[in-house]
Amino acid sequence: MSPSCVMVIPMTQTPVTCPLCEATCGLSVTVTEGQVTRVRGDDADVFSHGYICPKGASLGALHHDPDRLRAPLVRRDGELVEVSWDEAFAEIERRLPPLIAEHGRDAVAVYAGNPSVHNTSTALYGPVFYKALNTRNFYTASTVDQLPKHFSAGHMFGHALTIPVPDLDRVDHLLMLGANPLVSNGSLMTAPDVRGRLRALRDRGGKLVVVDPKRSRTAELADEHHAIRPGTDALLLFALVRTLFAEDLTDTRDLPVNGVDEVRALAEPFTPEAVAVHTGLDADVVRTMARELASAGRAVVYGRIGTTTQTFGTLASWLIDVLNTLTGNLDREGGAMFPLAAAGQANARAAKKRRGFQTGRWRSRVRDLPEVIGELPVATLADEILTPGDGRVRALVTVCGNPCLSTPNARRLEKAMARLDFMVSVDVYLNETSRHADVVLPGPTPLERPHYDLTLYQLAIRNVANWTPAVLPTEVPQEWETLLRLTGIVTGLGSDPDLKALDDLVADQTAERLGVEKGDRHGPERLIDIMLRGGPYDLTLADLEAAPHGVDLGPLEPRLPEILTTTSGRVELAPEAITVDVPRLAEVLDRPVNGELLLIGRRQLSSNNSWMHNLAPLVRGSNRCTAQLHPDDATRLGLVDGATAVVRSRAGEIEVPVEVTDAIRPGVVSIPHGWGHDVAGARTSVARAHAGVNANVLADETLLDALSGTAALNGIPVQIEPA
Ligand SMILES: Nc1nc2c(c(=O)[nH]1)N[C@H]1C(S)=C(S)[C@@H](COP(=O)(O)OP(=O)(O)OC[C@H]3O[C@@H](n4cnc5c(=O)[nH]c(N)nc54)[C@H](O)[C@@H]3O)O[C@H]1N2
Ligand SMILES: Nc1nc2c(c(=O)[nH]1)N[C@H]1C(S)=C(S)[C@@H](COP(=O)(O)OP(=O)(O)OC[C@H]3O[C@@H](n4cnc5c(=O)[nH]c(N)nc54)[C@H](O)[C@@H]3O)O[C@H]1N2
Ligand code: SF4
Ligand SMILES: [Mo]
Repeated sequence: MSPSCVMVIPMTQTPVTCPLCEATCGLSVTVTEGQVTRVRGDDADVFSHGYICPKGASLGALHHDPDRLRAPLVRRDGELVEVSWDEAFAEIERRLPPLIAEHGRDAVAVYAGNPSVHNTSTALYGPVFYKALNTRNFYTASTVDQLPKHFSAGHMFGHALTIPVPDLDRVDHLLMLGANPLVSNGSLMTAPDVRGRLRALRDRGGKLVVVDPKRSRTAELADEHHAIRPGTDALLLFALVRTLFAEDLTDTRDLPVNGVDEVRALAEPFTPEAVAVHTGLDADVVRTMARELASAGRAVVYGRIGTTTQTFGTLASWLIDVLNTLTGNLDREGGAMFPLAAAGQANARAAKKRRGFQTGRWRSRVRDLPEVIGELPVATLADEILTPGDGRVRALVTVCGNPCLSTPNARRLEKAMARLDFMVSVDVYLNETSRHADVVLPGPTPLERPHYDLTLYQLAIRNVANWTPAVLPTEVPQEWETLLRLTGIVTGLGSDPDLKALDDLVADQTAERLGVEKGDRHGPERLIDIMLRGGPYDLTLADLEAAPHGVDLGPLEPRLPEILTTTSGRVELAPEAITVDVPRLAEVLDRPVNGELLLIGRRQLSSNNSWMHNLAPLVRGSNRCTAQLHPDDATRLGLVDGATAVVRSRAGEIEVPVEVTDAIRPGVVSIPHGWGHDVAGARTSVARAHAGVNANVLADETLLDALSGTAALNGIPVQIEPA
C-alpha cells in the first residue's frame, strides 16, 4: 500500500436516541464530511442494546431529503414562496393579532400532531405558546389516539399520566388487545425490541395471548390469537371481569381500592354467553382466558390503539386496568406498574394535594363535546371552522401535525381548511396539510437538535434516562425559538421579542416549581437540566452528558399508594365519570349482529403515520396501501387479489387495491392510514410517486368514544364493491 493513498476523512460517530417512535432506541450515527453515512443500532445503549428498525435507519435519508423545507414559506399571490425568517414572522404579526382582536382568542385553533411529543423543543415550548394563545380550540392527535387511556387513568388514579405499563421483562402472562408492537414498536409501553422481550417471555415459560381481528405479526408470535369482531373489546373485557367474580378469582391484595362491589354489579349482564355473538369469541374461550389470567401469578392485560380508537374506547381502557387490579397485578412486579422517569414525571413526588381529575370543564361550540386534559376532539375541528356564528374558528396553527391525512372525514376537513382566514404550519414538509397554510415555518431534523424523551420515559418498562446532543449544525432556527417568537406575537411583544428574556422567564417558572436553581444554560437544555435536578434521582444534565449511551435507573418499583391523587387517595375502580357509559354498552347486547363489513386500520413497519413516505428506503416492498380482505369476503364480493375496489362509508368513498389474505377475520377490512399523497401543492416527490389513498376519507367524524370524544377509527361500517 502506498502511503500517498491514505487520506484522513473527517468522520464522527455519535450515539443518539431515536425520536421517531415511542421505543427510544439508541442509535449510532456516523457522519463523514457533513454527510450521514451510516446509522445503526447502538450496542452500548443501556435500554435498546443495538436494536434498530427501518425508520431509525433512515434518519440520514430524512436529513438529506431534498424536499424537506429549509426556509420558511409565505403565501404571496396564491403561491407559497421562500422568504427570510423575519419576513415570515412579520407576516404572522401582520395577520394574527388583528384577527384575535376582532374575533377573540377562540377564533384561533391549534392542532399539535404526534411528532410534537417526540421533539424536545415542541414538547417544552409548544405549551408556552399554547398557554399564551389561550384558546379553547386546542386539538391534538390524542383524540385520534390514546385519550381514552388518559381519561380512564385520570379518573382511576387521579392523573392523566398515571398510566400503568406492562412490566414486560418480568411478566409471565400477557393478554394483549388491539396492539401490534412487533410493527409499531410499542405504544404506551416504551420498550425497544419488543420482539426480543416477548421471545424472552416465552423462553421463561410465559404465555402471550393476542386479541386482534387480524393475525398480526405479534399474533403470529403469540401462543394464542383470538380474532375478535372490531369494536367489541369492552364486551369481552367485561365478560372477563364477570367471570373473575363468578368463579371467585379476584384478589386485590392490600391495594387501596374503592368500588369493587360496584364493578361486580355492573358486570352482571355481560356473561360470556351474552357477549359471544358480538365479540365472535366462544364463552369457553373467555372463561379460560379469565382463569389463566387469575392463576398466572405475574400477569398483565395491555391494550392499545385497537382498544382506544373505537366507540367504547374509554370503557375498554378502564376495564383493562380493572382487570389488572382485580387480579392483584396492579403495581406489582411482573404486573402493570407505574414508571418513575428522571425528568418531567407528572407524579414524581408523593401526592400532597388530592384534587381528583376533572373532564368536561368546557365544551365544544357546535357539537357540545367535552374538553379532556385541555383539548377538544379533533373530529369536530371542521365543524368549528365551517359552522357560522360567534366563536367560529377562523385561523389555525398546526405544529407537527398532518390532520388532513390523520383525522376523520378528511374531505370535510380539506373543505374547512379552504375557509380559514389565516393558517400557520410549523412543519418540516410542505404536505397535505401545510399546503393550506399562509405561512410555513420549518424546523431542524432530529439530527440537528438535542433530544431528551420527556414524555416516553414516563411510560417506559424500565427507568432510564438518555440525553442526545445535536449531531449536525442546522440551517433553520430551533423550534423552541420559533415557538417563543410566536408567543411574542400573541402576547403583544411583537415578532422579534427578546428571546433570552422570554426563555429566562420559562426557566424561572420551571425552576421555582421544582425548587432548584435555574442554572446558566439556555433553551431545552436548561429546562431538562432543571427537571433532572428537581427530579427523583437527583441527576444533572452533566451526568447524562457523561453517559452518552444512557443511564439505567433500574426496573420499575411499586409506587402505590403515594402517587394516587384521586380525592379519596385510593384507586377508584368504578368512577361515575366512566360508569355512566356502561348502559350504552349494555344496549349493544340487545342489538342484532348484522353482517356489515367493519373497517379497521393497520400500521406498517416502514411507515410512521403519514409523514415518512418521502424517503425512498421506506416506500419499497411490502409497505403498500391496500384493503386487506378475507378470501370468503373477496369471493362473495367478486373481488380478487390486486383488483381495485370502491370502499364506501357514511363519510366518503375511496378506490383502493385489494389484498386477499386469510390473516384477517371474515367481515373485516383493513386499510392503513397516512397515505393519499397525490395532492396539488405538496412538495413531496417520492411520496407522490407512492401515493396510496387516504383511509380517513372513510373515517366517520360522528363515530366517537362517547366519553372522551376520541374518534372511532376502528370498527367503521363500510360497503365494498369492484371498481
Ligand atoms: N384511520 C386511522 N387514522 C389514524 C390512526 C389510525 O390508526 N387509523 N392513528 C392515529 C394516530 S395514533 C396518530 S398519533 C395520528 C398522527 O396524526 P398527526 O400527528 O396529525 O400526523 P403525522 O403523520 O404524525 O404527521 C406529523 C406531521 O409533523 C411533521 N413533522 C415531523 N417531524 C417534525 C418535526 O420535528 N418538526 C415539525 N415542525 N414537524 C414535524 C410531518 O411533516 C407531518 O406533517 O394519526 C391518527 N390517525
Ligand atoms: N411502524 C410504525 N410504528 C408506529 C407507527 C406507525 O405508523 N408505523 N405509529 C406510532 C403511533 S402514533 C402509535 S399510536 C402506535 C400504535 O401502536 P399499536 O397500537 O401497537 O399499533 P397498530 O400496529 O396499529 O396495532 C393496532 C392493532 O389493533 C388491531 N385492531 C383494530 N381494531 C381492533 C379492535 O376493535 N379490537 C382489537 N382488539 N384489535 C383491533 C389492528 O388489527 C392492529 O393489529 O404505533 C406507533 N408506531
Ligand atoms: S423502533 Fe422507533 S425508536 Fe427504535 S429505531 Fe425504530 S423508529 Fe427509532
Ligand atoms: Mo399515535
